[in-house]
Amino acid sequence: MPTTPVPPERREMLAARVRRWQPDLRAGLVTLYGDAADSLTARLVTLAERAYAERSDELHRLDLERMLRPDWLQDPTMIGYACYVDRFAGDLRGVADRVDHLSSLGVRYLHLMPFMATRDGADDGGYAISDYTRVREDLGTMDDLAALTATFRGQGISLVADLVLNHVAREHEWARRARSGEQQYRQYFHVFPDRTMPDAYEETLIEVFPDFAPGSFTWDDELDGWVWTTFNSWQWDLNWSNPEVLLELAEVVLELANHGVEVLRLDAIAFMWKRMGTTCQGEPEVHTITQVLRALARIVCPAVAFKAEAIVAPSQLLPYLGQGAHSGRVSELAYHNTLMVQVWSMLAAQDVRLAAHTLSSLPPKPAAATWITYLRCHDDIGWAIEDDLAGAVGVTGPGHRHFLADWYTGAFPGSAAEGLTFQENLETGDRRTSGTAASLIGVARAEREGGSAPVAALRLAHAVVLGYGGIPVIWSGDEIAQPNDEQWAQDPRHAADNRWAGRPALDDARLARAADPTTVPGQVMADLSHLVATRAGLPHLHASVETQVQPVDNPGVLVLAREHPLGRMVQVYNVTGGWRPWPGHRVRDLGVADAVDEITGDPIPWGGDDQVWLPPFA
Ligand code: OTU
Repeated sequence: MPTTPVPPERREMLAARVRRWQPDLRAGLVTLYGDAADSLTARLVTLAERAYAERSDELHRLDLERMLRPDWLQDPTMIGYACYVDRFAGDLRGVADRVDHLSSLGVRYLHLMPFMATRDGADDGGYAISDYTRVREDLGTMDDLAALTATFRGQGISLVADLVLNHVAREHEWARRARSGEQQYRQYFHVFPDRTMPDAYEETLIEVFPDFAPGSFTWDDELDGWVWTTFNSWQWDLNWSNPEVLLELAEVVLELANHGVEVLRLDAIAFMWKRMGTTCQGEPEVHTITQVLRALARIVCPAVAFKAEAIVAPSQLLPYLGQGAHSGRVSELAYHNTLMVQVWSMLAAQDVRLAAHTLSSLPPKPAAATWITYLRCHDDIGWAIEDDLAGAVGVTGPGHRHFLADWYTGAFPGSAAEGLTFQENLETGDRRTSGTAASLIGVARAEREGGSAPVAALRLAHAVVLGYGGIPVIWSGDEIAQPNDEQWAQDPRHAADNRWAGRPALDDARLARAADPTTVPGQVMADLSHLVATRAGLPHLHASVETQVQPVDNPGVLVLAREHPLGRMVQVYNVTGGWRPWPGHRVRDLGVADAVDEITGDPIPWGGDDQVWLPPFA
């Protein structure tokens, strides 16, 4: 393959970056592949040089800017949005036409769900990739992708794309060649001749989709073996203990980067490394692989950030952000799943004690790392309540999980929620929940059946997500309180997977109604835009600042504080539908007796009884 030479004026920069990052690269490869590390390092550096030479001038400029502003993701003006290309705007070109809508919400980070070529039929919303070098035909081309990222760059919007690295579709060329008997490609996967190894692994594995894809291995006739399939039977787990797999995915990273993608979401990263006797989630090698890929990206495209998609217990999450040994070497972003679950828990229980205890027991993240905060995403919500944390505030883990699963499907008396039960696990009693924010919170039911919609509760929930610190990511449609997609099961490819209820296409008629602030979509949109604007003016919300959970005086009131060089910011949330007091001594202790409510612009509402009185869902 003819390679573009690195122009003389860029050689010094490349050499400096190789000197800086090659040790990280090599160290990771030694850990993973031992003796092969030197030749692998050489191959990866060659790959890096080629991609560096091919990278456009504009992207080189972006790299420079990002190196000069390494905290770009942490700025309080960062607001994220996530959507499916087709459901949001038809195709990649259509996405560019929606830029006004995005800008009106202050969006600066747009996560497009996987848009690469996938298998025919069910494709898990794009997570069953058949070709990493092509965009899915109906969505556009690689050139469209480059054009879109260029348009967005001009508007200050960074494009976020999935890097699906745990598995490929059964129809991917590697899998196809493995099926046709090529040894080299068989070794790209975990294949076993009989049930001995699968049975041994399954002793400690946790099923992800126990309902529609039970077990973690699938028999394949053509392969004449059992292949590891953590997710669906047609999603084959890649064998990362084979360095050729790493080399292949390294190319994908650099290709996406050179098409202008600025953040890579490392899908299902926890599952990438298998070790007998474990759950095969979050093994240390997962972080080492990230270190290698990131070192490579640092050489070629330092503008690119990594986001770990690890929906794991709080105690296990920090390593993904580089706690300790991997600090500054792995992902700079990770989902704050715990915060998400606790927001829903606070609203259902009208009680903040479990949230306060759980959030304060989370060890601090590295200052340079950033949370993705969100009210919900395209997936179901798993009620990740830890037993010991629940026990400490007087509830039981199983009891509270049961309550939340009941509450958010509307089964609990008094709940207006309309979520759907996802993946009931009869063995563990575990039930997850699918649905849009508006359907989960009861706005959708109220809007349909009449009565006052709990838009204030939705605003409160968004306020926590925007105020906690990190990049708040809004799931498409939630900004106009879209209800569940009632037609979700009509598409036979989705019929078994009710997560699609929570993935409605953006409703243009509703969007038009959102211009009228007296409508429900209009109120929600106005509330959210106002919160976004307020946030942008508060340097205290820089994501390097740690959120400190304050003691709970009233079980309905959550108090958070942030210490910024410019001063202290205190956040007070009433998660209940009634008025709640916040004791005067706490207000004075925090030094905010004369503070102004940044959201309303008013002085904080002192009552005559030496307490600050908070309106419902304030
Ligand atoms: C991810 O989710 C995606 O978000 C899902 O949409 C995909 O179906 C899946 O990967 C397969 O590609 O288990 O229930 O700890 O929770 O990776 C969803 C992380 C999932 C897992 C997560 C996974």
